[in-house]
Amino acid sequence: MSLLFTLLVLTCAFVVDQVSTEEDKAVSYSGYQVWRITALSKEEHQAVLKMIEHFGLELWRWQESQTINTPIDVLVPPQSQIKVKQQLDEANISFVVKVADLQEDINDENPNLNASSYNTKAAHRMDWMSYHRLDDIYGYLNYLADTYPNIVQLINIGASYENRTLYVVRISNSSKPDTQPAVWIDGGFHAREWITHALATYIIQQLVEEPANAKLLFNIDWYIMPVVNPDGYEYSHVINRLWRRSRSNTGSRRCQGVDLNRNFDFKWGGPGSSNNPCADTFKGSKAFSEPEAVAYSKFIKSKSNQIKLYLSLHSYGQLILLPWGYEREYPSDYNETLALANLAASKFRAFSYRVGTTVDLLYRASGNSADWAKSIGIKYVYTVELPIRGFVLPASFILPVSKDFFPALDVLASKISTIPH
Ligand code: 0X9
Ligand code: ZN
Repeated sequence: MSLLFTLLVLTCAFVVDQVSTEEDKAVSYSGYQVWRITALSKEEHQAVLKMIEHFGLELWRWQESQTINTPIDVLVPPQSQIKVKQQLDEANISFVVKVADLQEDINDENPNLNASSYNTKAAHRMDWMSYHRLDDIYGYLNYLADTYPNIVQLINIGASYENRTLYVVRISNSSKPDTQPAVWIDGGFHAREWITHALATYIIQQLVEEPANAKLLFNIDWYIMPVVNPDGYEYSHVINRLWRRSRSNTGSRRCQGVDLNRNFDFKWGGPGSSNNPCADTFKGSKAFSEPEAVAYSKFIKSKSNQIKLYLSLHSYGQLILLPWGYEREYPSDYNETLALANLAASKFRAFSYRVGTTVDLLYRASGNSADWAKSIGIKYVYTVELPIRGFVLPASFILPVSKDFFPALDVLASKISTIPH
């Protein structure tokens, strides 16, 4: 029996490695399914996680400590489907197929990209009807900086491993920026979480180009970094839609990239991060081994007295997550930061969000950026897991998700605009 499992693990590991090392041709997820498994007891929960490990399956959404009816989302390749189903049926554990063919979802996800303003001589190619490549996003940021020089400043904070520029946009209408409270927002830590790049750029657009939002610039400087991991983002567009990590050389010939959200220098290398360069949560060779994490942290540190609100956008799960994420611990001002998160959560209409620590709602994640931000003294630190049902989300969701986000952002911003700097 154990020999059989070993063989299965080896087979699956081989397949996964093959998938992630195809350099020149796009990875197909044809026949791959996403299953939502519902365990009804602690024992079942453990059994499901064990089985997932045995089959070498990729977990999309799970909770480390099981609460009743916590669903587990898992990606099941075609060759494992019969065996996984057999095991679940034998254990009487129920599941539903959430995605019947992931490649079909991928094919349908981004239909408008070629149809939009591509052939026109528009000043930029950005819109929120489709997910755009890095060039379009950066083209738009440059356009804004050129067009609205009084309020938009494009700050080059460094370069990625593959030498792409890392940009932070500062939006401020103050004659003396740097003297008032600031908000930090980032998207795109994880390459495949495309809705986060889209929302971050939407927020930039709304703050700069929508006069009705001028009140949000009152007393606040905004620092927004829409693409923390540009190498991974491009890779997720061209080669592998499910790419999560950066693209650096890890020393493993077969597996590239580090989970940037496990590379920060606070409790680095603890529970919920991996030593394995092929794992999705690979922590890197040391804290801040990655140029993206270094540039990001240096910039935030240089503004840490000013930044009162830190929002890191991820997907998916509809959660507002608070530190700590390295262990089941709570900062001394937890109740205060929880109250503001609950108020923000109450403002969502189309999608509902749950609020709690990373560990209580998900799992331990040592070396994550939000814990690090909290550790350097930023008060209101939240990681937001956006809607809705997977990493592959039709582009038609960009506007509903983004519009729904604004009232919550308004509440958060008005709270921090009153904090003396
Ligand atoms: O595992 C992660 O890095 C995040 N979830 S995701 O599915 N987007 O990968 C959760 C991390 C949240 N914790 C903090 N940043 N505190
Ligand atoms: Zn993420």
